Amino acid sequence: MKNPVHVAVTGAAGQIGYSLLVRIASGQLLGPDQPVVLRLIEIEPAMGALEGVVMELQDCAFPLLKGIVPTCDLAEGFNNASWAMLVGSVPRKAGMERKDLLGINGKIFTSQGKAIQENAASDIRTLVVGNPCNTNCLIAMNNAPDIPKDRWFAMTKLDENRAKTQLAIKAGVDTTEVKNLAIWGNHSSTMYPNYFDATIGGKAATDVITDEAWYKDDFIPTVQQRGAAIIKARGLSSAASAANAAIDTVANIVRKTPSDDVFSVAICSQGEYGIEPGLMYSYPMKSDGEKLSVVEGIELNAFSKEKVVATENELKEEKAMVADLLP
Ligand code: NAX
Repeated sequence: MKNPVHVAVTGAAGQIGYSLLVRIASGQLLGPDQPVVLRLIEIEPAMGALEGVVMELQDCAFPLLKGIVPTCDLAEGFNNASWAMLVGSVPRKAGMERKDLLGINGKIFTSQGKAIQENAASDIRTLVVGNPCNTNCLIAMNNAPDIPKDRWFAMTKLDENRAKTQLAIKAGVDTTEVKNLAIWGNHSSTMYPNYFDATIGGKAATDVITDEAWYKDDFIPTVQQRGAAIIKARGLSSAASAANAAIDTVANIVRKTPSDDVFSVAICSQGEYGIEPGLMYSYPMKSDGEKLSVVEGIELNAFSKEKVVATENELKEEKAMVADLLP
């Protein structure tokens, strides 16, 4: 049997954690023959709730789950971790400005970045889910300068999955027919699902769904506002679909991408498509199973260029607001 891989999850007693942990422990993150140890990180007031989650995990008797470490100590939490899934963050409260939120979460991600660098395994890779995830990831990455920048990711896969489903419903096809649909930029209401490059059943999406107005007036706003629509309907933010997207993201990173498809994740830009280097920007990506690369050579029309720059500008603004947290 393989040695267990240690997976650290912050915000482990939260809603996404509740969906995510059973999927990791049952082998859906790293495969059906890979044992795992879960390192569950919470803040002190949530340790009681976390105890309940631990009991439930124990009661699943997962064959692959070789240990559970519940803790509010970052050094213990990230010790020997090969994957860190940073889910926990402080939600925006009424009257709170974006700058305040960025500042509060910035402090969390500063210390988590440092603790990851000091304690994690040498092959550590980190996926940030907690919002604002691109900028939280930027902060953690910059506070862990010894960890290569290509090991840091912020999640936009949920937006991609949402967008694929909207195209599939409109075209009346299975979601598996929709490919090459990437999210560009920030995981926020400025993100851009570039439908011009998407395919449906192997044809250009714009040849299958020819109603141009639908994309602009319906598709893009639906995808951008989907999180808010779920909060309105459920009274709680998306959790099972977010956990599912986190599992999908890791699978996309560690497995070879099919030749006719791409996937979305925010990575540290090296200036691809003219985006400011160093921003955590979501691009169409491919993996060869080991390394990731940004898909090059996509022609962006005037509409797409405007959207790609608008979401970049938002990321630049967020970066400027947390400049004092970036060493
Ligand atoms: P919950 O409020 O249910 O859970 C968050 C948990 O994080 C709580 O248990 C809290 O105690 C813990 N926490 C807070 N600060 C912490 C710290 N410093 N260290 C460790 N744990 C800490 O939120 P949930 O619904 O699980 O959402 C978690 C995050 O995911 C939120 O920031 C949310 O905005 C974000 N999302 C990101 C998505 C994405 O696509 N990137 C989509 C879903 C979700 O909205």
